[in-house]
Amino acid sequence: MPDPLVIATWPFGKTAVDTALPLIVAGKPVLDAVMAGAQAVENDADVRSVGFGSLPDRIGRLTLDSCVMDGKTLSCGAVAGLEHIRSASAVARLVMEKTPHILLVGEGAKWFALQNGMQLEMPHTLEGIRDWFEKHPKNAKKDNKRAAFQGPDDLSLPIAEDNHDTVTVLGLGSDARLGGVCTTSGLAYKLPGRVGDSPIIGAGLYVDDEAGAAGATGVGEEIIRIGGSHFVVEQMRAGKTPQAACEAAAKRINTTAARRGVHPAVCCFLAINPKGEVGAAATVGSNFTFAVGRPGKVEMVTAKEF
Ligand code: SD4
Repeated sequence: MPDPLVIATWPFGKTAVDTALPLIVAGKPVLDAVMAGAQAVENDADVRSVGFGSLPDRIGRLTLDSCVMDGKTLSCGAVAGLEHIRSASAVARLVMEKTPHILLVGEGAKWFALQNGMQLEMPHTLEGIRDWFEKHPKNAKKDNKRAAFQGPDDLSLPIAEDNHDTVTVLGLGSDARLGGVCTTSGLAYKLPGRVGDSPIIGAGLYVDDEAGAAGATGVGEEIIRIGGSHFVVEQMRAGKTPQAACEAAAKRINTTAARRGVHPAVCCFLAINPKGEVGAAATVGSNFTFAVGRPGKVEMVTAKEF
């Protein structure tokens, strides 16, 4: 029987691990535990890239992406471009449990959430609105170094230290079951309608009790391009440790960037296997930290870069 284990992305991953780990230790189903961990981050308005209080897109809309996956049955659910609902992960789980589908988007996802008793909410905070207003090209002062986007016709990816990050939570129960959830508002000031890797099963998340669980964070376009999380899980299925599997994914990001003649984007992978081994790797400059929780100990770890 493996020891319970939870890992989660970025410094705020500690909130997720602190919430999820005691639940797994208490014998709750692993998917319930990782969901609770992710929702603790979604509810934290100080986290500007997940759930309530996230940074909006270029036209001021705050849209959320999420997916969940159960490693035993490979059941999964996802939402993308969800507006006015606080917990995208809760809706993703409902999609998994109540529909024959995997991904609902936009107005349909919102309608489905309302049909299932969720509340409409205004998810913006005053800080988020102020930042959006200040960064809008029409309002940014010439010397405003914080201006992050050039307007709707600027197609560049507006990634910077303060405008992205996803919480991906992976858990292992002592019954050897794996579960995972990924939830985000995506890249701040993204083009309206842009969807990253986070709600895409196989890109932002993949979980299979027979091989392992993997998640990703960073520039979603590059993670989708290599089918990131599925790639990592398949490497583990073929015998690699979670560490070696994540390193292979980071290196694959580099080789695809080289083929396209571009500098590798910030891309980070993390994984666990049914034995309770942990791995993580990122591209150079990602500065990727994540939380690892085992009974009696939660620590922050910095991933190796490639
Ligand atoms: C996205 N992967 O929407 C997400 C953003 C993220 O660290 O995780 N940033 O592309």
